[in-house]
Amino acid sequence: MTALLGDTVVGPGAGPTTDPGGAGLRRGAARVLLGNWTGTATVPSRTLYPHQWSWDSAFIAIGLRHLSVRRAQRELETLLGAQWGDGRIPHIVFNPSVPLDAYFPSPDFWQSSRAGRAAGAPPAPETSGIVQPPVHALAAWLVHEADPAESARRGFLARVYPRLAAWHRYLTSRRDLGGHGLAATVHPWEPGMDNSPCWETPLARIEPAAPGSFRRADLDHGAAADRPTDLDYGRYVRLAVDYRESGYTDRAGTHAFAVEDPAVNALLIAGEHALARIALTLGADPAEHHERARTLTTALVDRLWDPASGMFLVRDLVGGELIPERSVSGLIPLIVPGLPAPITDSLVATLGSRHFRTDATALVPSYDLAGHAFDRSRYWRGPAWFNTAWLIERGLRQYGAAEQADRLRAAFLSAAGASGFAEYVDPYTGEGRGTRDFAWTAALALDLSRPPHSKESTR
Ligand code: 9WN
Repeated sequence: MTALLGDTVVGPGAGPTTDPGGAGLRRGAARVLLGNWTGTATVPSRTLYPHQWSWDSAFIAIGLRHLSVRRAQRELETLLGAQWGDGRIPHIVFNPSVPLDAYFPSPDFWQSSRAGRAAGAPPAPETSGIVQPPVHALAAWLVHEADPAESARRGFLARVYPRLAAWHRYLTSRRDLGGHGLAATVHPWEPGMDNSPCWETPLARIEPAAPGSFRRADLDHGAAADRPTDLDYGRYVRLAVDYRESGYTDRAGTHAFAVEDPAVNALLIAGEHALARIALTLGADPAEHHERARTLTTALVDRLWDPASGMFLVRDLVGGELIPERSVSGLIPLIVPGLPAPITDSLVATLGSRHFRTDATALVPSYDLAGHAFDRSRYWRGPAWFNTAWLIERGLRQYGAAEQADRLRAAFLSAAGASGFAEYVDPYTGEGRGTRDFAWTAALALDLSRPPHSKESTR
């Protein structure tokens, strides 16, 4: 593999072997990451998701840095190369050599280079017009930390910093649709948790696109019982068409679907902390990032904290209310540094409560185990995902809940390996669901397979 990658590589099987999962897990994870690499980026899945996805790439880079720092840098820089003039990082960057019918919605649906021209979409590559959670600044910092000398030699941070700062400015300015400082998301695909029950009320207002007006490609590879329903797909399509027809314009009051999501905003705050470190490393003034992290944290707590649920909730900007659904998104703010102790204590208690704790696997379900819409296999309505577990593990460690973090880490590593790096698993049994050889599962397994204390100090 060293010869294949031709740069700084930790070969699979190298490193500590006393971990649960150990060398075999790392070898398997490396195999997935090599197999899903296209030459410039990594596809989440060779079958179901054959293009580059935004938050997937950030998680992938976090794992890839242990195999090849240069490849991890490339992963992020390929994505940033598709950034729009208004600062948005599109949620999909399309590979022109993949047939149009391999994934829906395809580039001819989004028409970014035409419909997004006024918003600064590049003439190429074609992209989607919506965004995904901002994990990128954190990923860039972690990639830098994996080999600071190599990063400095290649000018990695200096190249990515202006783009990452522009991305955050897009989210905190154009996407502040609620007017209280938080970034809004305008499509259920944007928070990356497409089919969450949190979207039920806001989606109910949307007239679905006619069933015959599009053809889903996901059902060619995924089980229909696991995936969103046709009715919800019709609504996703309607929202995306309306956004496209507006020229992908962001204006308060014009979006039929607009919500403030806790995970999106928590990741934005963690990203501002990462940008502050990046600025400092480059000899720039980190003050604006510290200030933005502070005001965003205040807004997150003021707008989305719900003491009665012991967690953060989604706010519907059309109806104005907090949506009374417990989703894993509301636990992810544990990654935000400096939250008041009563809040972090409540979050840890909620994680251990009947709403989120499954003794059999110790994984974190995507939705309330006791909730009315819980479904152990349907997309984001119950199954446990590995990226959310990675974030929560990080948050638990940050707040000194080492025992819970260790338990989650062990559960993560054993389910990732046993499931063949599944996209998600049944939270009660750990049985793999969705596609296999899923890139972020492999990447984050590689990252977590390293002992917690040998890792970077940016928690
Ligand atoms: C739509 C690629 C993406 C993830 C999302 C996940 C799923 C797409 C889909 O796959 O979304 O973007 O077709 O369902 O929900 O989090 O980024 O892995």
